[in-house]
Amino acid sequence: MHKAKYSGVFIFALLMLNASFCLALQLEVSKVKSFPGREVTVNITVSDYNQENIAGTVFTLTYNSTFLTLRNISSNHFGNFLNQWSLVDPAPDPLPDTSVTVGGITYTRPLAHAVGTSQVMVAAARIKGGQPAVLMTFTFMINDVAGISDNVIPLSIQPSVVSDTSAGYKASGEQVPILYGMVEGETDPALAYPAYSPATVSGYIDATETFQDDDEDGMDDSWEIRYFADTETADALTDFDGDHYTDLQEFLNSVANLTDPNGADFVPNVANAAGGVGYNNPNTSKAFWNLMLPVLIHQHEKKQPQKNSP
Ligand SMILES: [Ca+2]
Ligand SMILES: [Ca+2]
Ligand SMILES: [Ca+2]
Ligand SMILES: [Ca+2]
Repeated sequence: MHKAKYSGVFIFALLMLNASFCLALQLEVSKVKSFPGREVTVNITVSDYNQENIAGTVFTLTYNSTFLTLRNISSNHFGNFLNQWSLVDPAPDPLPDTSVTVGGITYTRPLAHAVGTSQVMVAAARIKGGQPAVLMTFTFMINDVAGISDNVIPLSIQPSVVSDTSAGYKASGEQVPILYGMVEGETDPALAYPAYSPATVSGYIDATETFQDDDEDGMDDSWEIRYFADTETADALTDFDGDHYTDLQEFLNSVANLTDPNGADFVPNVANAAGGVGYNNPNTSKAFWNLMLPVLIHQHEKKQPQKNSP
């Protein structure tokens, strides 16, 4: 057992908002440690509104690229957005301005388009029904926490300025609302897709607490609790998912932002591919012999009488 050496901070919450009139948009940050190399997720949620009638969204997300790197954008609300994202570029970089064909339909608009290094413009349209309040989830990697003023990493989403004349906008640029609705059966496009939220929504990641390892197994306790609901399940030598990376190794790899040979993130409750950093080859490991030795001895003992019988 060894004491963890990490210092860091805890992202405990984050919040909202200057929501506009008839509905509230919020930014919510998941509770995770924010020491460098950890991920944090930020949800855009909507309340006070019938989510089934949300048809589309266009906004620009702004963040500090010194502290944060945008790794992924996902949504259970905007299904075609997700599909297009994964087809074009599953990597952490924002989507290029390109086209992609999904289900026989070619989409030519940028869906997530980097604007400088610390902004990404996102546009998405709904194809699913019965939607959750979480419209979209952003995953950020914490790059660094040094020099963060007041432990706050600001985030905001604001209306985008669109200048795509082929889509009907002025070449000089028009600010468009963040959220659009959909009125079933309405044939006038202006009425069928009412704008709901033109307001900027701001929030922040609050980084205030240090790495904590009360059971002294080298793993951050909140990381253990996140996966096992307690700190007893995992210790420095356990391998919960049996993938031949110890739980401690998975934690260390996770903190170092390493992935396995298949590119998957290390998590202690889902098996990772063999061969990554700290992989404990079962063919040569003590665990292997602990497993195999009784079998070999048993086979040997079975053979002895046969060999010695007349
Ligand atoms: Ca611990
Ligand atoms: Ca533990
Ligand atoms: Ca493991
Ligand atoms: Ca694993």
